[in-house]
Amino acid sequence: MSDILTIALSKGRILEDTLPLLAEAGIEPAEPPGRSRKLVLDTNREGVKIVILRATDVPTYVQYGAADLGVAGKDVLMEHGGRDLYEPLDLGIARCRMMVAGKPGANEGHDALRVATKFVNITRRYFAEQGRQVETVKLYGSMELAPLAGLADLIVDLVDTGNTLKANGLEPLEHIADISSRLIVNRAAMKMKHRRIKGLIDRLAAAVNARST
Ligand code: PRT
Ligand code: MG
Repeated sequence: MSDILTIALSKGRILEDTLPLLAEAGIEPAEPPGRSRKLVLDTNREGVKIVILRATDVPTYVQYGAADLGVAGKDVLMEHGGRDLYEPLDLGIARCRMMVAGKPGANEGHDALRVATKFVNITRRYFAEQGRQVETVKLYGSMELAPLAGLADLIVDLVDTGNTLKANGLEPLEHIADISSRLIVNRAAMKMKHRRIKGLIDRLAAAVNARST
């Protein structure tokens, strides 16, 4: 196992919210992510690197040890399954809710409902646990369109302000889970690089606590 500590971050809003926390924990990228097309960034710390990935790839990199640590949304972790990952810290950023949504009353029918989502595993699990029969349709984006276009009765999606649903004549109908971003750690790395990783977890935890108090 290499001496380098590799941290996997996802592009987009999680990256924007994570960089300030990492900075408070003493780690800053040598150049701002996105300035160049570089996907591996050096940091101010000797032997600490940051890789920038697609959000859904972060758990996979950490699971296989290609990255030692990562930051991923709980939605992505629930969908991935989170096998072989430690999840030692809730960073409290990029908060939202996983919801069932649709036109008012759309979840009340007794017939097998069709549900469009990019979270098919979460959706199947949620309805199966309740003994409700649904058909899931996998989409890769713009879930809100599905009920309008007649593709599905319901969607399962992330909701923050609720404005996106509202703008499309939909409403949140059922709450599945509260979502925020989590620090995840590879199990073998946790043993082999324990001192450095424990130090980083402690500094991040202190930065998170300083915000919530
Ligand atoms: O671009 P890509 O397909 O890779 O993914 P993405 O666009 O979903 O990534 P990005 O950068 O948006 O970050 C996604 C992660 O941020 C998720 O995995 C969540 O953990 C977290 N997060 C927090 C959110 C939201 N809040 C959120 N509101 N991800 C997405 N949304 C979307 C939601 O899907 C819906 O389209 O925002 C819309 C709803 O927002 P409101 O405020 O109108 O309710
Ligand atoms: Mg995006």
